[in-house]
Amino acid sequence: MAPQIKYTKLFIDNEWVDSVSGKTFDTYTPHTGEVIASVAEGDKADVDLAVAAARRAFHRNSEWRLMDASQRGELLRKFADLVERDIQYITELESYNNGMTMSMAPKAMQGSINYIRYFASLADKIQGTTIPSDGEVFSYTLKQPVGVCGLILPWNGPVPMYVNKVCTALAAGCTMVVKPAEQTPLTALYLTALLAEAGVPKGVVNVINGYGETAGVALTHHPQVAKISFTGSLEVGKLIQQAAGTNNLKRVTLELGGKSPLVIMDDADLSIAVPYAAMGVFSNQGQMCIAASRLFVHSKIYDKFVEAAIKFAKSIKMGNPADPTTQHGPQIDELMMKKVLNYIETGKKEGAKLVLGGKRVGTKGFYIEPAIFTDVTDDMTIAKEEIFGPVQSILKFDTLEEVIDRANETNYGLASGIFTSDINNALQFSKHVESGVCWVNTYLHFCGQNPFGGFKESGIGRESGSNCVDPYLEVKTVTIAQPKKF
Ligand code: TXE
Repeated sequence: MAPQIKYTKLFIDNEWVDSVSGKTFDTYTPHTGEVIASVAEGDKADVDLAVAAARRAFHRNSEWRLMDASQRGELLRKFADLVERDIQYITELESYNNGMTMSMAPKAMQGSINYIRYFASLADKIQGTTIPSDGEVFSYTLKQPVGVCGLILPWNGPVPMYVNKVCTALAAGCTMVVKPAEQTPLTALYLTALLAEAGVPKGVVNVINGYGETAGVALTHHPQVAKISFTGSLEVGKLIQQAAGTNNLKRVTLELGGKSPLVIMDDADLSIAVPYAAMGVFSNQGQMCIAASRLFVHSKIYDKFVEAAIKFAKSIKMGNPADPTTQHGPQIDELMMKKVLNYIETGKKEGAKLVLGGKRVGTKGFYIEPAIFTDVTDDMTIAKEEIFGPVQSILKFDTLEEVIDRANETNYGLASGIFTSDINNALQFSKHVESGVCWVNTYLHFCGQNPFGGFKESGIGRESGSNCVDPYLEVKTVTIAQPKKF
């Protein structure tokens, strides 16, 4: 049975409200493409109201600013408990609106709870330093929340993305306006209701559903928004950086796309390398910024690997994401499905060999069979551009030195991986590969303690990890005259 949809409005000052214009937009389930709810559509007028509420909540005398840091941590722990209480419902809602399979979503939701608890633990560990300054003075630093943050979310992992940004900003003591992706507003709204239930003071977390070109732009150009944290496309990331430069020099954290290389050495244990490589690119239907979308396989084991990869991919069960045995669900929407199918056509035209799948399945919903291309070369479009779909492109290499250079031949630098039984290969590769994350003999391993983010055009800044609150803080140096040092 489809999960009941409880929240569809905007959330400003802890109230559920319609948009100023009264407009709504439809949200769909990618399983069938059918409308499942109409959601209030915010734009500039609503963003202005939400920013004003967040500004009030950030006033020096507000409940939020006067709250002890340990209480902020306590609030986040309460939030984690509420998410845990409702985990079954949230998992089903995420799967319904986003198409994430019910074999994957429970792990993603449990992972999100772990992240919330990790961020909660950081709230009262934000500390400045005392400084041995020159002269007759005493100096120390204060780390203070940057102000109102605009948090712009993508659709490929609505709950994990919300948790990452909102809970880090809360741990830091900021107030915020969240803009969920237009494709997937529902879990963000539900999580916000849980934050209110946990006791977040009014105005601290506001949510404006809406489109990027309207609500998103209003947020990124707002003179009273001090920081933007964005996950999404490279193109929009660049626009956000420009917007920050042309108005109030907002602090910007960007988590953008990738074209991540995964290297399989000839000494790799194929019994683990094959499934990890497959799940590294097919999980969530390939809609992952860290997708292992360039798979480099050593020439000595290339044919054997390809055979095993095809066998593995054939075993992946496609179907309704609500069925817990389904491993492969639909793409998010028709636009993305067509984009992926176009890339598959381009791959064929440019001479790559499609050895498995790659066709649309059915006429309802947005399903694409997992696809495998062999004989892929570095110059092909499918080896250069982010596909964001279930397409495994297998390239051949001969030496570690060669593959490191080829792996780095991209403007992206988010994730990478290597499977090998030789520690020296792992050390060499992990040292020289240009990526923010490097996995050795594993892939897609995530936890709150580990920093995450990209080199080069994959982004700016890091999320999670013990320093993740820093981008939400300003450092203030206080210097006090102390005529008589002691
Ligand atoms: O992203 P957009 P889309 C990549 C992936 C995908 C491509 C396009 O390659 O194929 O991006 O996806 C908001 N000002 N990733 O079109 O447009 C928008 O409303 C402010 C990688 O969905 O970047 C949504 O909330 N905001 C990725 C969010 O930005 C704007 C996740 C993302 O949408 C805006 C998703 C604007 N001008 C896509 N325009 C990852 N890094 O994981 C749009 N938005």
